Amino acid sequence: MRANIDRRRLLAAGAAGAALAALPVRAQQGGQLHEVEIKGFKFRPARLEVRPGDTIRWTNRDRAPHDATATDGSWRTVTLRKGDSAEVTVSAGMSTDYICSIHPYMKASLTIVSG
Ligand SMILES: [Cu+2]
Repeated sequence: MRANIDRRRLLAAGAAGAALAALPVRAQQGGQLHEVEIKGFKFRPARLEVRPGDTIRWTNRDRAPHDATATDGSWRTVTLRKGDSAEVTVSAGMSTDYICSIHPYMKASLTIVSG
């Protein structure tokens, strides 16, 4: 795994990986892990409901490099090459609209719900 904004270790790779793709799973400290694929120059899903303490993991499936960057620049992932992932942990009040800074027409957003 490449450098991430937040380096929480969630689960070992391997057999758990298949399950991760299907549903959010319980991560450490009670937060949920949400998987977002970047594929075909789109964030999938483009809209995600999350809670403070949850973790979002973006994985790039395209040949082109991508990232996830808050529209206001307050947070961002590293640039992801094909197959790379990066994670961000959700905090209350964080910016929720984001883009790929390399392809700014790629837009997505988070909805942060409390509790
Ligand atoms: Cu991109």
